[in-house]
Amino acid sequence: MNKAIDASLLAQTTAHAPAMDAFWMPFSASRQFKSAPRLLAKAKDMHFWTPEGRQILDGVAGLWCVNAGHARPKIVEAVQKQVAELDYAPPFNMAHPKAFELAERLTQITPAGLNRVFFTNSGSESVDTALKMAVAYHRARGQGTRTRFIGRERGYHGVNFGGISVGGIVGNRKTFGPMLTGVDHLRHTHDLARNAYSRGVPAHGGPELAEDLERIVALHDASTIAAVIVEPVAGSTGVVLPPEGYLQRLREICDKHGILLIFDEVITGFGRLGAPFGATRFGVTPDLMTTAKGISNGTVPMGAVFAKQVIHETLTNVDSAPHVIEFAHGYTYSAHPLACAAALATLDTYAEEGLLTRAAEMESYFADALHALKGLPHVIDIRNIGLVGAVELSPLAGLPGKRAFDVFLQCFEQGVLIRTTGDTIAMSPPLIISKAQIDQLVGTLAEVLKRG
Ligand code: PXG
Ligand code: PLP
Repeated sequence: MNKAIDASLLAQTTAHAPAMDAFWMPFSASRQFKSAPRLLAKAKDMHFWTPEGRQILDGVAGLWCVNAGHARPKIVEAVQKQVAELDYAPPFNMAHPKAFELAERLTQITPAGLNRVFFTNSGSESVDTALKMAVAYHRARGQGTRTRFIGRERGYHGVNFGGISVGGIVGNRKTFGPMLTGVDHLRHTHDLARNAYSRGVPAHGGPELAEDLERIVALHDASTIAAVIVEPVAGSTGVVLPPEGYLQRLREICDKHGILLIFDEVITGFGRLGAPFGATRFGVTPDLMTTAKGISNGTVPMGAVFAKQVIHETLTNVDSAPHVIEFAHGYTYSAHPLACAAALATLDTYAEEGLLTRAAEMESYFADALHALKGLPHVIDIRNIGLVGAVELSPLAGLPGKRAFDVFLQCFEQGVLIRTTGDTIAMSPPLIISKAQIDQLVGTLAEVLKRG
């Protein structure tokens, strides 16, 4: 970005900017941000507005979460009503009706068998919850030696200690000490040499990459392994898809060795891939499924872990006195009334507008637009599935991530919000996006990329 743009942005935003010292920004280049703040003040449907009234097309559904678009009337109304009626209810040994109603409703759209629901407040909490469930389940059925977890290189499973232990993004791990012990990682599935510019799921390497699990099982012995956790489509690392047959083979190997399979569907859940869940789209059912984000359309923080009935029953039908807590885990805000109200209204909105399958209808139009970027300066790969798209750029020598970050800044200047991780640009618009808005999103990106 050139200096002239920098100065004009600063002049526009400082008039509206509050004092910025105290807020420690999450996952941000905060010195850069505070030197030229990008503030958002209002949102509706496909758009944000800055404090000075500039309209921004939301190409990332906030942060992969506002799947139905912003400020949808049913959801707004439900949250407003709920806060006035029952602002909070303790979730330990107490409950409120909407928690049960929501759990029932959710199990109507999950893959068959995943019919028990544990509520959390974020994807990170869902992940750590699922890991604890896996170990506790094996212990309860007399297999207490199964304590290891297998994650995957480049995986993102949130930021808590369990999640970064099984996660595979080096920058998120290296500064935080030894983390959980007893964790190993599968190879990642990104293969530019063989799979660059695949439309949808790549053709090469699926079964053989999944066989990497057999190598790890042979090293540690199955009797020590509790669970394997993967994202069906990895989002945060820059959109990495499972090659054909990969997830099916992982499922088979887990079954063969009595290892639980956890799908982390924090991004892929709630319609992002054109089906309610990644598991639905790929026809592979995990034993535990972690979700967040789209469950409440990003309005009120919420997450949920879906478990097979046998896991729930093993952990709750125990031989203890009736007053004893069976599973010692939960959050102050598990099944928070505002989150439950928001999620119920979100499910209504998804159902009324067919949003859980709309990404499938838009997939080929979005793919055409994205793949037309092939050949623009520095583009080395384009990936897509459902309403997820990624454009990978070759890194600037010695400055990884800089090229994509500059594209992000210029797109924002042009009224379009995208997301970058490393040198990959990711797009995941609200599922209500129109064809004209896809043209604007990808067209703006094309203009910026053409500048080189
Ligand atoms: N698992 C997966 C697969 C995720 O994508 C989390 C867990 C953690 O969720 P919470 O709610 O604790 O943030 C995520 C979150 C990005 C980006 O830039 C992705 C996420 C969060 C923030 C940014 O791609 N995914
Ligand atoms: N730390 C302290 C001192 C607490 O009392 C609690 C909850 O009671 C927590 C952490 C956990 O908070 P939460 O349940 O919101 O995750």
